[in-house]
Amino acid sequence: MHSIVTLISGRGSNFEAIVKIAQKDHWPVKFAGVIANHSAAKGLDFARSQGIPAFAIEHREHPSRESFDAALIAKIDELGADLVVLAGFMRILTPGFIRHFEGRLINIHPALLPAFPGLHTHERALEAGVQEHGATVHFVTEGVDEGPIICQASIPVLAGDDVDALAARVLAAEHQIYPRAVKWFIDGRLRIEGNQVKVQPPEAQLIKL
Ligand code: NHR
Ligand code: GAR
Repeated sequence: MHSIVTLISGRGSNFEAIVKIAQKDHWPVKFAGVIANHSAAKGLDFARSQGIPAFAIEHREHPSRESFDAALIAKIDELGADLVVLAGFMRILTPGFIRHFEGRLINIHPALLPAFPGLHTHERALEAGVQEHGATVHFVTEGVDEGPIICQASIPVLAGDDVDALAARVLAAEHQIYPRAVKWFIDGRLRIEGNQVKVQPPEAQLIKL
């Protein structure tokens, strides 16, 4: 039985998508806990409604990133995680945190990496005039949004798209690929080879929506 701890900062809709599919398809997983970096994060309410232990560790109450991350590590280890899922988690993690969870820490980023790492991806995609946008699930490494790519979903940018319209379609795409990537991980189907991720047996790592 795999044990998953999820880190969120807000709404937690990606976490919700993963939990719902896991329940429907009877995945052999335990959602050991959800941790947010502030107590107002909406996703904590969903977790509690499902009986999933939910915690806030306020980053503002910590004097440094190292001290915040040490508190996170202690809580995650106490919960007992073999996979840590970042789902809309908005704090950059320190090298010590990344090393501690190396190979079992994944993130979903709202862009087709390596395009638009960092913040405000939808604004930047519209500004750049790209015709295609999307989301990426990747292993987390020290370089922000630079880790090995597990899978991506692409969507067309439509005439008349504004940030909200584009973000909503990307989010729907995220809800399709994040559960799929988590399932690959728990089924032991992912191999990291350099900066690439191989799925065994092979399956499409890009979906076009
Ligand atoms: N940490 C490391 N070391 N490596 C990654 O790849 C990480 C990471 C932490 C979070 C998610 C990422 C995203 O998908 C993620 C990947 C936050 C920021 C950021 O600049 C950047 C990328 C991501 C998440 N955060 C600001 C900070 O100072 C705070 C922004 C805010 O609170 O709104 O930490 O996009
Ligand atoms: C998602 O679009 C996710 O990709 C993005 O925030 C949203 C969270 O939604 N993540 C980042 O921007 C990380 N910096 P959710 O809380 O409803 O899952």
